[in-house]
Amino acid sequence: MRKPIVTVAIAAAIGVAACSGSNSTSPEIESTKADEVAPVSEPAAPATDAAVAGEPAVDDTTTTIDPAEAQTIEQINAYIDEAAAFDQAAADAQFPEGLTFAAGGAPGYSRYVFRESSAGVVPTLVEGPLDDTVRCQSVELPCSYLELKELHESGAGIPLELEMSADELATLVGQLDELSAFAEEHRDINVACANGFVSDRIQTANMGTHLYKGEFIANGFDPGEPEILLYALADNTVPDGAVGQCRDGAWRGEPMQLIGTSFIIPPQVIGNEHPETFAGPLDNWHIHYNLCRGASEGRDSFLPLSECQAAGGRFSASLGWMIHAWVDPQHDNQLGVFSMWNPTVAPISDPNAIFETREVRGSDFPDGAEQSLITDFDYTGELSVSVGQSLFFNNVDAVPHTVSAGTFDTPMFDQFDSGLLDPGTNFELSFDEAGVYSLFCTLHPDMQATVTVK
Ligand SMILES: [Cu+2]
Repeated sequence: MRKPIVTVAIAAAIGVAACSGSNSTSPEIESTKADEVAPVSEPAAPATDAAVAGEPAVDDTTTTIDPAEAQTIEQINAYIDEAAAFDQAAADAQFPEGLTFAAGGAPGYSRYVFRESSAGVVPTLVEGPLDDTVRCQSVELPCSYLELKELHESGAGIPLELEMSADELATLVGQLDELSAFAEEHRDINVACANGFVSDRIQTANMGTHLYKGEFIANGFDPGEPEILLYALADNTVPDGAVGQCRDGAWRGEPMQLIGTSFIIPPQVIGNEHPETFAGPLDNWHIHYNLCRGASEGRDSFLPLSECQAAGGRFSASLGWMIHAWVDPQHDNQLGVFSMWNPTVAPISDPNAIFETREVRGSDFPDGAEQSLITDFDYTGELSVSVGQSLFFNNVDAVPHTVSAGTFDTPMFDQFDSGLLDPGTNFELSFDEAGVYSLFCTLHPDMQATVTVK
């Protein structure tokens, strides 16, 4: 889903940075990863810079095309060609090949998540293709189970952001009702144990613990038979270690409360392309990779196979396609019925505060660095830094983007320019002067933002 375009209302402040120093065409902006920046050829000032004091005027009396403009067009075309040559992952379940990844992403908020492990940076999560799914997790939108149900029953207009027809909504609500009824039958965790569900013993923050029923896993998708039921400690605390387990058809452990459901379908059953299951575009399925499940410790980690086994964990190179479906009315999820995270589950949280706590960043980030995730065709985050403070742009979309100074109509590649940022790469910027700087993606003119430097 493409988020609304950030309105650019600057221009004046751009000139603030473009002065003084050794080179009149280079403003005082450092890109400390200059080797990643596509070279911008030497001649000419940026197109809008002619007014800067002391700037040598560009001689335009003998040519009909402004050389700066010609250079800009050439640069844009070079990026478009380069991006066209980029090989996306061959299937929705996979990652692009032949790239060196940097740590980054945010589970539940980005298509890819890359994490550091002792074996280097490895992919740990992929989420459904954004072209076909809508990440409906804004509190303002009616994306929770009860809100979707109410929307359907009221017959009111469906907000455009949901990209859903009335028929799809009706079918979806029917599926969720069936699922919710199944969950209701298992509100008592002892019923789940008696019916063959098995605990993974790991309760994750804002997600709960998964009880699996193995025999459902081979059956494919059925909203009346979720492979997983989600529970959490009844007292709304976060457990310190492993939670209990089912033994002899009954729960042995602290009292638990039902919180939701989840599905897992192996690619062998459903294929490598994003599952077509729930009606409408809201179901954004994901796959975990390189996960080390530490059942005895009650937590997951990201260790290579040998270290995971040495630590007594169970290594999963790839779990199947998974999705949460928050259909327990007592834990209706303002981040959406299919969100990764549920703020009503311990630690009970402000729905809007969860994103920040999930952002992954490299251990080599300078202290105090800010990060903007490039996700869902948007530069997300506050985009506000102090003079000298690093701001990392972290591309975790499926396609390349750029972080280029100026706007699509008035690029200023000389000021700063990331070059083509492939999925899983970072670009670091810092600014020597306060002001408001505009930036855009050369490949996607809708992608615009401003950085405020204090
Ligand atoms: Cu882009």
